[in-house]
Amino acid sequence: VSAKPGSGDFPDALGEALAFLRPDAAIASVEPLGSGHIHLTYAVRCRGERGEHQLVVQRINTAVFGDPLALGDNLRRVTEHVRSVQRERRVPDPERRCLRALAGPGGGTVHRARDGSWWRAFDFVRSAHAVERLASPAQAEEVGRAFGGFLADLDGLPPDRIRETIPDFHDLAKRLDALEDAAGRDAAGRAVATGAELDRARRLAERLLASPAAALDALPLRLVHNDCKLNNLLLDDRTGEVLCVVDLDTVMPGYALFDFGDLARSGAGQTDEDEREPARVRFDPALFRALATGFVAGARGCLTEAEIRSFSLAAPRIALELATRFLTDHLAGDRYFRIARPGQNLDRARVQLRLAELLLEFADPARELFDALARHSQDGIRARG
Ligand code: GN1
Ligand code: MG
Repeated sequence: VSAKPGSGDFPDALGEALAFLRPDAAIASVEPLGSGHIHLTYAVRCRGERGEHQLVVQRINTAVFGDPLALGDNLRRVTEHVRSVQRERRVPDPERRCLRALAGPGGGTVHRARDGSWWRAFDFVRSAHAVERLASPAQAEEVGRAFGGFLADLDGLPPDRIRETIPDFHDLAKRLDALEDAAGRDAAGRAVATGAELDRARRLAERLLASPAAALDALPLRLVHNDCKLNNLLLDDRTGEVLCVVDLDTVMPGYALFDFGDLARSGAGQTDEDEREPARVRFDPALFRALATGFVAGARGCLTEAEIRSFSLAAPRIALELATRFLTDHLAGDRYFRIARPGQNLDRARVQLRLAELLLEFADPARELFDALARHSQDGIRARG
C-alpha cells in the first residue's frame, strides 16, 4: 500500500498491515469508526486492481487479547462455520450476513507491524448501521431472533475447536473478587468517592448469587457470543432488517444466558451506556418480552428447557457483572475500557447498577415469561417429533 499525500492521517502500522493484507491496493482515505471500547477501528477506502473497496481495519487491543494469533484462528473457524450454516439454510445476500476477514499470502488474518502492534481488516458490510436504542417491540423481536439465531448457527461447531481468548470472562464471582481487590488497592485514590456504588454492587450480588436459580453447573456449556450487546448487530440502512452479528472476538464456550442477559440489559434499558444521569435509565418490559420471545424463537429449538428458564435472572446478572467491571476499572485508573472523559467508567457503572436494580424488580414476571416459553418450546419439539 502506498499512503498517498492527502490521504489523511493514519498510523504507519495501518499502512503496513494493509500492504500485507491487500498488497494490490492503495489507501484512499482513513476515518475512525464505531463506538467499541476495546480495539481501535477505522473505515478505510482502498483503490486496487478490482476498483474501489471499503474495509474496516482494526488495531487489536493486545492488553485485552494477549494472543492475537488465537483470535485470528477463532475468527476464521467461527465465520467459516457460520457461512456454511447460512449456505445450507440458503440465507439471501450472504456477503452481508457474516464478517469476512482479509487473509494475507499465508492465509493468516492478523498482521504484526514493525512497531509491534497487531492489525486485521474486514470487508466493509455495505449500507448497514448499528443501533444504540431499540425503536419498537417489533424491532426488539427481530434483534432477539438474530442473536438467538447466532447460537443456533454455532450449535454444530464443537466448543473445543475454539480457544479461550479471555479466561473466566463471565465469571461473576471472580469479577466481584476483582472489584473488592481493586477497592482494597485503591490505585487511583477513588475508593472513598465510590463507596456507595461498591455497597450497591455487594447488595445486588447477595441477591443474585444466593438464589439457587443462579447456579450454572447444571446447564450445558456451548459456544456463545459472550458480547451480545445491541450495537454488535448490523441492520440494513434501507429496510432495517438485521443483517449481521459482529464483534466475534469473545465467541467462546459459555452459557446461553450470557447472551440473552447481555442483549436484554443493553436493549431494554433505553439509555446510553455512559449516560451521566442514572435516573434517566428506564426499563421497558414490552421490549424485554419481545427480545425474549425473539431470542428463543430465533434459536430454532437448540436451547434446552433449563437454558430457557435460566434466562429469567440473566439480565440483572450481566448488568451487575458489567457494573462490577466498569467500577473495577474506574478504581484501577481506567486501564481496560477506553474513556473519552474523566469519570466515564464510573458513570457507566452507575447506569448498569440502576439497570440491574430495575431488572431485578422484574424478576417474577420474567420467570413466568420464561417458564411459559420453555413449556412452549418443549411442545414445539414434541410436535415436530
Ligand atoms: C466491550 O468491544 P465492545 O465495546 O463491543 C467488552 C464487553 C462489554 C462491553 C460494554 C472484550 O465490548 O465485554 O460488555 O464493552 N468487551 C470485552 O459496552 O471486554
Ligand atoms: Mg462492539
